Amino acid sequence: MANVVVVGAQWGDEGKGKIVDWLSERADVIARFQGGHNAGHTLVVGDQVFKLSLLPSGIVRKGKLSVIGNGVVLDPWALIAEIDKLTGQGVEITSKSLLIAENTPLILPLHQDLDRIREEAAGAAKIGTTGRGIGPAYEDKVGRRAIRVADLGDEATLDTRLDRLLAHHDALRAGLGATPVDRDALKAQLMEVAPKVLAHAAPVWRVLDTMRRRGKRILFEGAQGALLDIDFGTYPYVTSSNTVAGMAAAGTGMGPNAVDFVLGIVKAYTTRVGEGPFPAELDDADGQRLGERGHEFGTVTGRKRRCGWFDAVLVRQTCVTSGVKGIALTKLDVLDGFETLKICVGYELDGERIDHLPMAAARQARVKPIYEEMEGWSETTAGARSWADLPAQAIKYVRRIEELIRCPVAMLSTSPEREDTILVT
Ligand code: 2SA
Ligand code: MG
Repeated sequence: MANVVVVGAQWGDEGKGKIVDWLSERADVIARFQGGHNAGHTLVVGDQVFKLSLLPSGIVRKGKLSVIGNGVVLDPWALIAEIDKLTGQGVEITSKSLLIAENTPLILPLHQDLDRIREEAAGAAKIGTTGRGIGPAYEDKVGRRAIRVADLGDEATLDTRLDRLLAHHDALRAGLGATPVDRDALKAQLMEVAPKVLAHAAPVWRVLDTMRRRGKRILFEGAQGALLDIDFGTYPYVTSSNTVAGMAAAGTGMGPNAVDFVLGIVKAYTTRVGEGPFPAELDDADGQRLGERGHEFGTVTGRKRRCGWFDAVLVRQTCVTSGVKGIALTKLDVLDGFETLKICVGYELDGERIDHLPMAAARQARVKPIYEEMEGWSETTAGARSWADLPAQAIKYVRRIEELIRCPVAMLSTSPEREDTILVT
């Protein structure tokens, strides 16, 4: 397989980190194309655990090129902190091994301020963001007033950009009762980090094109999940980027034909962190058990994730919006020992059965899951490395999921360990 896009097909936290790490061994370039340091990828390599938020997962592997594409929003301080942390864990990161697109917009402290102020002001209507300033940074990108990586290389440009940006933010902050931004301090901070960021700056679209011509394999690493997509997610309870696979092209500077395969990462049940609709959510002992057995806490913020049964309606939908050709099913072992399992196979909306999640928020809030029950299995599937290791009921469950989502299982992950992976060929 040449160039693969990996995306989360639910609300994030499907276990992308492990799969991306597994695939990165077979790739030459690993590129992030959206989101920022709101992502949380946990990699287990041998006895070492790496927690990444901003850097592509390939960073922990020697000889791989890691790329941050223009579709990402980059917090320079978070970047430096993550580089330092990984360096401390023995990972070597150089200006050759990590490239950052020159046209990547920056996340600044003022974006974090705004994220926090807005969430606090919203009260019960809050989005439940990670507080990393992601939304406000994307607003400035689209509003054509962002400071981008390349701007750090020229003081006069930086001055112009700062004027434009702060005219907007100071007016906004005044309305929200916040003090104006200290322009001099911000500029000084930016000048200070500039050399460290610029050391990695590159024309990513050209580099990737060259790599592609040389037959190098590119792995596009998605963050969050397709249901958090700014267009196709449960708006407004979404993140501020396009998380669907199509973004891989625009978020790195490659055309759509650069993508050969889209792998959707799907957890064997459903979780969500943050606010918003979640039709198959459980607030009973089963939900509690999924959360405990699955260690469902946010990597970045440590927040407890909401848990529910597998929702085939949603995954069938995201497989379409991301053009998923095969899925990697993760965390099947969390279901070990349940006497009965449920799968959401449709919704009831105002007395009618529907087979998709409607776009209108009011309708989304009213859908009731329709469940199909399946017998569980008592054996453990954790660590299984072949189909033969799986109990018959577990295989049935997987096959039923494939049928319902109309997409084949390409990989099955049975523990956080990279070797505990079943390839379906
Ligand atoms: P934001 O901060 O503006 O992107 O938040 C908007 C919504 O997007 C959700 N979101 C996430 N959901 C799951 N995982 C994410 N990454 C971390 C992780 C989360 C963490 O992998 O564990 O540590 O809490 C992620 N990033 C954003 C968020 O919950 C809002 O619903
Ligand atoms: Mg995560």
